[in-house]
Amino acid sequence: MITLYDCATAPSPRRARILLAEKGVAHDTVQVDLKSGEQMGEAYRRINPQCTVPALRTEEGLLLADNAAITAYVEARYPEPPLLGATPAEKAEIASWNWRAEFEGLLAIAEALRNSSPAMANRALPGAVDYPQIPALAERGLARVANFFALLNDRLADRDYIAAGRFSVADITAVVAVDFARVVKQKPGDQHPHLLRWRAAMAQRPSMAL
Ligand SMILES: N[C@@H](CCC(=O)N[C@@H](CS)C(=O)NCC(=O)O)C(=O)O
Repeated sequence: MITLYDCATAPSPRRARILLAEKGVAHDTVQVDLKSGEQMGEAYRRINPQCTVPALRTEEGLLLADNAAITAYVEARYPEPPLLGATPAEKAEIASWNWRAEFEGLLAIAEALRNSSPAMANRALPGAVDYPQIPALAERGLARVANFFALLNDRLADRDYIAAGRFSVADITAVVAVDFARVVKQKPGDQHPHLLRWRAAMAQRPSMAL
């Protein structure tokens, strides 16, 4: 049986949860308590030395230590439905937008949250190494989140999906980012009608409740 190392409240493992649900892959889930720092403890470090979730143990016993590995493996092992694109052009477009949703969305929110939250003092980046907060980065992160919402709204003005005219990992990453922005008190509003329409359509997919 596949095992997903998860944390119900964190955005990165949510990407893996949605991916597995969209592929219909049965799996066990182990919750890792990020609030109490379980990811930094010896037991979890032995599972994933990067001290982050998600991680996924395959049926063959291989440990996949991040979303990049999990997505590549799951798509190759369970090709249907294709979530990384079917043609070379689709694959390129989806990869580009998945990266933008990660870099301009998720990482902007992380920058804003992790450089301001007292609970994350000295934990400005995830992973095994501690880094101090830089308050100016929190401010920059908020500006980037606003730009990300505007980017998605423009992109979705004449589209139902973020990339390649089909549902893909780019939609998954973008939904997770848009929803997670609430932790820095950002939400799409009336100025983002296309983004709101797309988010409402995404809510029809059972995976998005995860
Ligand atoms: N590149 C990783 C990033 C994972 C990541 O940042 N996970 C966060 C939760 S969203 C984490 O494990 N944080 C632990 C910590 O902050 O110590 C991926 O997407 O798989």
